[in-house]
Amino acid sequence: MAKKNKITTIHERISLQPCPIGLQGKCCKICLMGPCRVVSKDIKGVCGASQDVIVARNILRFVAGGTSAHCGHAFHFLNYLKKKYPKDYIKKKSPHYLYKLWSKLGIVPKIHFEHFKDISEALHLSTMGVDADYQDIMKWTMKLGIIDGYYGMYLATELEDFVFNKPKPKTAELDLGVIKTDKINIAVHGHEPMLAESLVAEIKKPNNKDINLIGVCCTGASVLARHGIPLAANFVLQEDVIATGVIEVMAVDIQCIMPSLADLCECYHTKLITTNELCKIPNTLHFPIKNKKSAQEIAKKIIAIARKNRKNRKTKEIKIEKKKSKKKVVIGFTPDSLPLKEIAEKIKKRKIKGIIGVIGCANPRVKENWISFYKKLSKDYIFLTTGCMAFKLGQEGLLDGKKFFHLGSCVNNSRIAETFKRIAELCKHEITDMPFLISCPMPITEKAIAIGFFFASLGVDVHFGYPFLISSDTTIADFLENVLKEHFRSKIFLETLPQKLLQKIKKDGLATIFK
Ligand code: NFS
Repeated sequence: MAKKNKITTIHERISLQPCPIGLQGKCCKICLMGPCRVVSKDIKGVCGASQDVIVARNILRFVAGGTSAHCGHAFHFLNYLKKKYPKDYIKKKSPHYLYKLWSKLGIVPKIHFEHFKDISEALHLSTMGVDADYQDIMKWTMKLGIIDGYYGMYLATELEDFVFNKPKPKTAELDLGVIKTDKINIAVHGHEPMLAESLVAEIKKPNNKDINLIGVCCTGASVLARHGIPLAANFVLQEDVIATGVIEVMAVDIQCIMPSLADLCECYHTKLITTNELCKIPNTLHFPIKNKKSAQEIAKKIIAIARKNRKNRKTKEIKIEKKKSKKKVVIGFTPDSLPLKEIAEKIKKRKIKGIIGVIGCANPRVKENWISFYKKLSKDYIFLTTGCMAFKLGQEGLLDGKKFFHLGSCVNNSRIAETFKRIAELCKHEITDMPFLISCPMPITEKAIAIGFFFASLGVDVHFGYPFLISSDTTIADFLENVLKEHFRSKIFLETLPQKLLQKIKKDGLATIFK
């Protein structure tokens, strides 16, 4: 139906080619004398900025975007709960040796609310004609990584666990096949699960047995982990959810919501409802939630709209065969429910070779089979996973709660960081000495890159499988791979070929004292 109406989905739009210069971070769009393409180290921008400065500034601005999203998430939650910022948060949450190091380097925000100022200052220093020292710009990128980790992911996860309880391990279902033709389907999509939680509470009531609540993206991953609500799709499949023709309402909150959803909904009967005041989409209903009471009221309203809209459904069955697939998954792990002592013992006794965190988006530009790469390593390694990559592992039936552990949405990457911290403590080592790796094979968003910088600040090596504004011929790529370790004892590296990384890991292990 979408095709008939000349509405495209991501599966068609992906044929648009990305700009190879921009992809490598070599395009500067910061002032109007450009955009300047600094394709070699000999070329400077019109203002005189070198390639190193331009690439560094582009990465810093990207990470600032991601950090603002995660910090906004925590900030919205505090407002929702009418709570104040906790004091000395980073000091309380981080390992003391790292806090000492970061303080020495001057990259830990200390004053109340200073982290928002730091995001703003990162944008300031990367405007035209301010910071021309690429090493200093990269130091700021590490600072934003720390802010992203603590004032974003740690705080958001902690607040969610406080209000909605910590997830517990359980089984659930995942993939497009969880959409039911004989029920009223309501999809929740986005990242801040306040409204989604109110919907979960509503559908548990006996008069709402006709509702099938399903999740999309990280709001979906959050209610999957906490309540076992089936997860229909990750980022790439969000349009496919609508295109089944059997979704009565899709309620979206914030982040990773394709603007194309509104056009697509027009081809079907689906009502698209935006629920966060920062996210408005033309031709949709807008019901912003403010607190628990308004979330409860809006949840009831959404159910009423969905029920009324059921009669407008034109499709009797989900047409596309693959949409009927679904997989059983084990989900809902936290550092409290993972067998940490057992894992630490196995690492000490070399019974397993380490832990790999598989995180981030699932970029449709990446064609390599990273899932089979992880499968091949699963004899020797344990995997902790979140977000869209966790969905992909689930689609392949790998989320078994034995080798592959699902830890929730993207802000819940703090659970991976906390697991690393506790296992290192049990082994009486610093995080950086442990055989840990973060692998983000298919990044899309600014958030994914910010998360990478957070883990690097903890001393964990970080792998990206798609160029995030770097290419191997730049000083910045060399800095991230070779210079970063001087202070942080970690590296951020690019490897687009699973086979090459597999050989390297098989040969060297995860380069640590456990080698
Ligand atoms: Ni995180 Fe990627 Fe978006 Fe969630 Fe998916 S695209 S960085 S996993 S939904 S944030």
